[in-house]
Amino acid sequence: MSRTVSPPLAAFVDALPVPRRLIAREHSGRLTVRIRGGAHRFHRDLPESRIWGYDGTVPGPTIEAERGRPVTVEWRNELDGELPVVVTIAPEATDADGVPVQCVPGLSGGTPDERARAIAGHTVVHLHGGLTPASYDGWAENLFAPGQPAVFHYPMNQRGTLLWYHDHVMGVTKFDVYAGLAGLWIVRDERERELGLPEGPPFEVPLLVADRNFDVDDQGRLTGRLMHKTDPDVMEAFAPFTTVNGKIWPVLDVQPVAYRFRVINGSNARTSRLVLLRNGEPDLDRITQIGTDHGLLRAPTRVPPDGLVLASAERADLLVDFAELDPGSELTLLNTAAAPFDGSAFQAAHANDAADLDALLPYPQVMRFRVVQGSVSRRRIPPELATDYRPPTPQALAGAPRRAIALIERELDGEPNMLTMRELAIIPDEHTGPLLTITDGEQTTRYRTIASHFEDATTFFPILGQYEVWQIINLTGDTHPIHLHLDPFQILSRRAIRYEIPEAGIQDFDLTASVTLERDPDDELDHAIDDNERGLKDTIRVNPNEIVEIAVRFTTYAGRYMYHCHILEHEDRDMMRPFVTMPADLMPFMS
Ligand SMILES: [Cu+2]
Repeated sequence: MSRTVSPPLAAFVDALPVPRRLIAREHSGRLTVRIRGGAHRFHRDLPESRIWGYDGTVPGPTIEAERGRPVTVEWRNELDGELPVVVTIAPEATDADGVPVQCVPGLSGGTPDERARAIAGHTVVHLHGGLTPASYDGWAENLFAPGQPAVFHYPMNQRGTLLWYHDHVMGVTKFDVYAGLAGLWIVRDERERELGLPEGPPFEVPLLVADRNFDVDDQGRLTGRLMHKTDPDVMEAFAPFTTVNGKIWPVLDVQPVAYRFRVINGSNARTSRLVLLRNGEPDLDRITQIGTDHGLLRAPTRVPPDGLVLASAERADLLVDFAELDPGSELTLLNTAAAPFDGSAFQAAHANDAADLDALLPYPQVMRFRVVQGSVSRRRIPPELATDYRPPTPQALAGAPRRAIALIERELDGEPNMLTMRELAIIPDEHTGPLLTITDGEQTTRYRTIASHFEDATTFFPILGQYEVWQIINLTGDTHPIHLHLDPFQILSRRAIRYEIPEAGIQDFDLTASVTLERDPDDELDHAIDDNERGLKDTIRVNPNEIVEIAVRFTTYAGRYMYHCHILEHEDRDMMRPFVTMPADLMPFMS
């Protein structure tokens, strides 16, 4: 029996808020968004919280654009005053009762981080999933201070889908997004309209899921002050309270029809595995997934039997059919994913018992749907959705440049471990020195590290229009959602590996490891590709003991971009690297 704690807040008492819509065409494609401090109530029984938000709200307004119609946004930085988040590292991972400190509110003996409090509002905005020229992509070091102008142009020559915009400041994205700097951005296109999908309220509802924690006063009462708390064992903040569109455990009244939910995991670090329960039983057949990160799938799919897994920044376009349910029926959305997430299974049938302090999951509740009176209407889901993409053929990938990236966890003295990446290059047999080998049957390939830190020289120069195969090798114990800026990609394979890293094999720059393409006897993951991962993705989960291969083809824009883990505490702590896309005609002149 897992240990549990009782919640200090009532669940399902606040109505689900829907962020204000900011429809670009109603403003001739020219928008102004003020980035400013504000006050926000995360729950009926909580005092107001200070936040930083786009237009001063959490989440920011949902920007709606049309494919092919450019949008210009003046991001007006009006932040002033200190960061509205208390940042702390608790001295122990568990409290006096043995409860993990990340499962409870308050400082847990930690001291507020004064350097974090002094963060005074430099920002940069990234449109995640945007096919955006490099100058407007939100490079993590190109910051604008309060009062400095930032007018970004978004061409919107891309498929209809749900994107999101958020802060991307080097080193402190985890605090700025947690403070509230995130909003949704929907691109609409003709194909979606041909299919007659719900558009706008009331039957299309965005759901931005994100966990939050708060401080307490001397009496132990929640103050509403946002708190980013970590501990000596876990460097990611896994907060106990799940918000949807800025409310903790909200409820949505639904009519007996099909709804379209545009779901995104906007948590810093927490992966969600969403299970819908009715009368205590899984009711996943009610859900049809029609889209993923970059829009429509080729065909509708069921969600996986354990539930829909969304790591930070992953999106899902869902149709949920409430048509034959009686008024008063209640359906509850729960999260069964342990934190840190490592891909481990959890049966949907046990979702009611998912609360587990040791899994840093004190409250699995996400939200509730309550069916109300209304005229019943049924929706037929077309069997064919997207027709504009296919998996890349072997011919298209023949001769494609291959790149290899290792994900590693580096132990440091006196501070939490550092999650980082290593870019690798194949070396000839006579090379000596620290190297990583990958053995596939009889064949062994040898790699040396060519880049280890964000500021190391750029080594990836993809050519526009040309397919590349990127191989991401996970040598850590956690699942990492790897995100590429600019164009979407497709997953080619997910393969089990076993590996050994010798003592001192992970140095500041060099890496020594031997990887074999076969299953580790202790490995319980199935390393399957979910059907919903076969669409156009911009963020892909790489589980422990696994190599993921993706095919990516950058198009349209040349310049300096980034790829990184989307666990914000990892991205801020060096799990991020640049790449530079190049027009083919310039390549002969690159030395
Ligand atoms: Cu990571």
